[in-house]
Amino acid sequence: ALEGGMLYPRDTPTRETKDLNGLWSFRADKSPQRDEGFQGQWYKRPLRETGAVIDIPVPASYNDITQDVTLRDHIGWVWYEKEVIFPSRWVEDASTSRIVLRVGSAHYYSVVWVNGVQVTEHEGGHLPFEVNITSVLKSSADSSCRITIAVNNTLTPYTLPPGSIQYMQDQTMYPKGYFIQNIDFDFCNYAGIHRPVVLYTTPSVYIDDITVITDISGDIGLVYYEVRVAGSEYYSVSVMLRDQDGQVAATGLGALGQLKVSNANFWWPYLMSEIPGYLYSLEVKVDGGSTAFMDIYTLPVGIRTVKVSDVQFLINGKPFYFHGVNKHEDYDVRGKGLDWSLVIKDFNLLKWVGANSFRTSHYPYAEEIMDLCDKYGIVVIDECPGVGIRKAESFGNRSLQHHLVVMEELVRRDKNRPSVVMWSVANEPSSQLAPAGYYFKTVIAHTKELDHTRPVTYVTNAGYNNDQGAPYVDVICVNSYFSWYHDAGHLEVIQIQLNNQFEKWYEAHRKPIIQSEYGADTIPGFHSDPPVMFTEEYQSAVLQNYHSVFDEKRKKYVIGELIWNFADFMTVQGVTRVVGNKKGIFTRQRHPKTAAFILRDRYWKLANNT
Ligand code: GCB
Repeated sequence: ALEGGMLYPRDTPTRETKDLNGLWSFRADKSPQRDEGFQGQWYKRPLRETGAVIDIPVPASYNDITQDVTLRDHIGWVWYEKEVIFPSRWVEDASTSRIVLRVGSAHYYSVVWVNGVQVTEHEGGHLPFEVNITSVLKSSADSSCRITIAVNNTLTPYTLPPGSIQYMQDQTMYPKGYFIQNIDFDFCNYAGIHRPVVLYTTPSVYIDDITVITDISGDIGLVYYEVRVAGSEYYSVSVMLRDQDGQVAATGLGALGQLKVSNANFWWPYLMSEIPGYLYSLEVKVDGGSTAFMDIYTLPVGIRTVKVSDVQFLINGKPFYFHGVNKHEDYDVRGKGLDWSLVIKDFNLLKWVGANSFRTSHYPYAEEIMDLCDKYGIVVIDECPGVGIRKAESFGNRSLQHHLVVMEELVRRDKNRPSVVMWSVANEPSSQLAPAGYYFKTVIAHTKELDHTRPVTYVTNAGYNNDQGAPYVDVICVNSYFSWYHDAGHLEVIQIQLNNQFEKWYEAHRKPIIQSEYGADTIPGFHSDPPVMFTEEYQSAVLQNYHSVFDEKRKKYVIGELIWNFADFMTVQGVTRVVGNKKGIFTRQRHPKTAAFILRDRYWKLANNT
């Protein structure tokens, strides 16, 4: 099990945060073995003294920032560095302050040094990691420090997502030592420090983690909480739950307890209530005996329940139908880097189109995005980076053990979020392979052990009769691309094939089903009637054919539809991709295609039950 919690860094009366975003010095290690940085100990002195550096923004993918194709396509280590000045009071008070360095995410493998001392390393993009650096900072000569982060984007059969490095030996065709990164997923393997880097302080006795589980009984909201305190064995805990007007709704004493909120405002999904996304705030106070040992942290709490029956998905006891999208973290120039303008634009588009939900295809999204899902009532299927688990060797024990750790990290980060109603442990694995049975049985059981309140799924494109993991999921999530990847151009086969898909899956497993992907590549501005593939009319027709089957089956056991995709996004280059995947209902720049208006009309009707 993981050590310590992963509470989002917040300013509180006892905590300070310092944002380290902005420009960092940067150097890619392009040496043949990609080992020059480690051999030359680039972390020991300022990076500019080791060779030429450039400015790279954080957060951002580095790939599309420069005009250098070898940086865009770089495989291996890159080095980031920042000189940071921090308040001297942080280290002057010898006994109290604790200083933590936290990286929101860096893709894929990171090693971190402060003043040349290695402080931590972390495997995996898309999830945060942190390290207590108090002692290093206390021994620094002045109130400044040099933070160096080396990041390696290489994917192997044992990483999540998996990939493989292929050496091209034929020197009549490739230069000496030539290698490429192969991946089994359909989006650009953008790399770099993708999310905010911060320093934050806590007192030495501090709130390490909080877990909240909610329940509903009539009009009473029940909030079970557990506070984990570190730094001392002698402390007392008190909690106070406030409503959105700041009124105290309940109070509690002790690290473990239950709060009762009468006449509670429940957390409802967007479009399901006049006030969606109602959040209380849970103010947690730890008193370790003196003011120096006092910590305060405030956690948003939404009171809601989630339940799955054999034909329904229930939120607060009411049937919930997912009419939503699949997304990506992807945009021009910054790649997968967190960008507030884009984040808010996307939420505005989600509301415009009437989406009540999305899946975080195919990796956990930034905490800042998840916060807004909680706040706006956008329901989330929270997917881990288990995408493209295709090769038999990626079902071995080494991969499995890492997958379990990734689920621990994901659940630790998102367990308190009301918006998260289900975990997805993978997307389109080779789940027809024999070892997939044990693999998914284990990953799903582990996830349920970590969180017994939420259903677990994975997204399949295997057959209803050969999917080895389907017995273990709570909800069946199926992807299909009728009249696209097969029967290309034949819109007339969609309905018969889709009907069949649903009926077979339901007969075989008796579980509710979500159409977790469907769609068609569309170049905006291409038109044709009758429709031809890649035109706006073809995408619209694909959607409408799917919709007529959804409408029949949603009265039975189909509980959701998620379009592939919300927006066009970048992929590796290949003959089936015209400057990326074009299945978006919005372009990469977020302009609507015709299909966006069709979906908008449908989603608002679904929301209004008309
Ligand atoms: C899928 C994948 C998704 C791809 C999509 C496509 O099944 O899950 O990542 O982008 O198909 O467009 O091919």
